[in-house]
Amino acid sequence: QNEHFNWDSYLRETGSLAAPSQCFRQSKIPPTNDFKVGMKLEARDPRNVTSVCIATVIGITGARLRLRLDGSDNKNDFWRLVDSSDIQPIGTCEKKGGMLQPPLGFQMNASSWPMFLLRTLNGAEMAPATFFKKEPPKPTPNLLKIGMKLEAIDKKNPYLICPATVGDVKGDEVFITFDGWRGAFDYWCKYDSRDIFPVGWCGLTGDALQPPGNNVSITKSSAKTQSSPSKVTRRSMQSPQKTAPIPAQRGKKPGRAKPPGQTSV
Ligand code: MLY
Repeated sequence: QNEHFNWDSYLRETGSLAAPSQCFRQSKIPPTNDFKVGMKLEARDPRNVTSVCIATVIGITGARLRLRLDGSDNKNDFWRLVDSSDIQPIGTCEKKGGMLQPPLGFQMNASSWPMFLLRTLNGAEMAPATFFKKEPPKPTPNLLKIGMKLEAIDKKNPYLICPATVGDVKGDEVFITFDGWRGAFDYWCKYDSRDIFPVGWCGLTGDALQPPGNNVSITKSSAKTQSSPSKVTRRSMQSPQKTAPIPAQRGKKPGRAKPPGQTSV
């Protein structure tokens, strides 16, 4: 997969520590992804979390599914782990006495929803119940510490998983900062968020780990003390034969390509 980024040498060069896997609400052995493109399932509508909708698997990436709600447009795809509690087999909602809802922004007249639902499910390939894995339990307490490295979803570009650092901790909240990026993508989340993973997660699942941005700070003791970091360009992170100058401009880097239908951030 990623020949240009290697966690072991990166941790060594940055003098930092990987957050131990017990810090995360992720299974130690990532769940297997048996889903196939085209399969249908039930998913909580990310834009209207009280609704359970029909979704189609549009893509497979590591232990995650790229999902699109049936009756929605192609601009609101979302990604879920196969052990996410936001997804379930078709029939689960009805079994629990609930009703499947049209997605927010249903493209047709609301009155046509019942017929649309019948048609979308007729002859559909439904993902078998065995493909859905149980969500791992929350670890307690919050063991994440400032300076620890991890892999985190870029919430502005949620198909991307990137090298990140714990920038701050306040109780159960952790501040996720993206290595080599200037802060525009940083966010606070709960330590048990499903959007953060231990170092090595992408390597195990086969998901694509993004390389860090251009301004990686090297702090020999960043995981222990808060000494002033020195800025080092990405060039120093690479082996000598790969030291071609990296253009400073963003947005056109190889490996940062977006799937179709996504807006650039
Ligand atoms: N639209 C931006 C995406 C940047 C992603 C930053 N993440 C990896 C923290 C670009 O193309 O540069």
